[in-house]
Amino acid sequence: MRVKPLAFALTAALGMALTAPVFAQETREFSVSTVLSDAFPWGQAAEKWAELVNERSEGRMTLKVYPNAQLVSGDQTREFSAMRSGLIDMAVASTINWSPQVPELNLFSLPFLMPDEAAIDAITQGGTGEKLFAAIDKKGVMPLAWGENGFRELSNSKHPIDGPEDVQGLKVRVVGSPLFLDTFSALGANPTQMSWADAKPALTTGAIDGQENPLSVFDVARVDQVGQNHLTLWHYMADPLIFGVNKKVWKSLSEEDKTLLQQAAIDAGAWEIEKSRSELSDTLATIKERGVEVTELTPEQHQAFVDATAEVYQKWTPRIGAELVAEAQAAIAAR
Ligand code: X2X
Repeated sequence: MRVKPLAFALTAALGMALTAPVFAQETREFSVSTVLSDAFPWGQAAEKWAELVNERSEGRMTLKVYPNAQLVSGDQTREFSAMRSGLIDMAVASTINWSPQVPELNLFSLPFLMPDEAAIDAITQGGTGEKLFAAIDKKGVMPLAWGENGFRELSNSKHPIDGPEDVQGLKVRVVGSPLFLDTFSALGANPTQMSWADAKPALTTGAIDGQENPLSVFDVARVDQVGQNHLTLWHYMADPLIFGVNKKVWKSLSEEDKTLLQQAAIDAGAWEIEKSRSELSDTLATIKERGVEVTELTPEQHQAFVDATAEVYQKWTPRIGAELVAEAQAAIAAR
């Protein structure tokens, strides 16, 4: 965070004499960490937040976005710790990347928990969402609002995938939480954990066969250009984004600025969720036009994946919290 004086001087702009005393006002600049840049909905959410805060505070608060997890040298799973310790002031972060430090966030990564967008909303917009925010708060970061990275789909360079048997032996790059190692191991794949910064080079050299990410990421990052010609729409999980603030920074703000910052985060998050959902069908069409073979699953094929990954619930439900999982399932059932 940088604090710099901003002098407002009503001086002789039009050749007039000084008509009012010069007074100083404090402006503050805060760093905002993201993994993806504003070429992606994720980075756009952060830029929207910055824009709204700047506008509404009339320049008193400036948010400077640092994409590509550069504030943690690309190691996205260290973002939460860096925020807690004050190396980062704010972030728009994926639940996946914070889940090593906040185990409750693994809820969203339970395979096939959320069948559709309404199911994501049933969690984030209800009591379960509040409990998740309380867990983040307890671990040392102030959560303000939700955004969305999106449903993560599976791509690979080898062959079409429409059942667990097709995943056997595939080297798949997975993200932050060890839960993903369990999901892909349950499917018989050979998962390896790496940061997004390392994933594209590994796909290019063929060190790995596959990856999973939302359609927007597959499209904008041109994952098709590194040999990922097969894409299965299995919607096995979605990662929401969380707008968060370092606690010390939060406590240093006036009540008015806290409200301003949080309302801007809520508005930027709602804007981004709507935008990224509305772009999905065009994005899919673009991906198909590029020659990627897209596989959609029949209900039976989908069920085979659900059955094959059921064991992940046994292992992870106690770590996430049995009550929390049950509450999320009830909220989804009632959506
Ligand atoms: O690393 C990924 O796959 C990404 C960009 O989606 C996240 O940060 C969760």
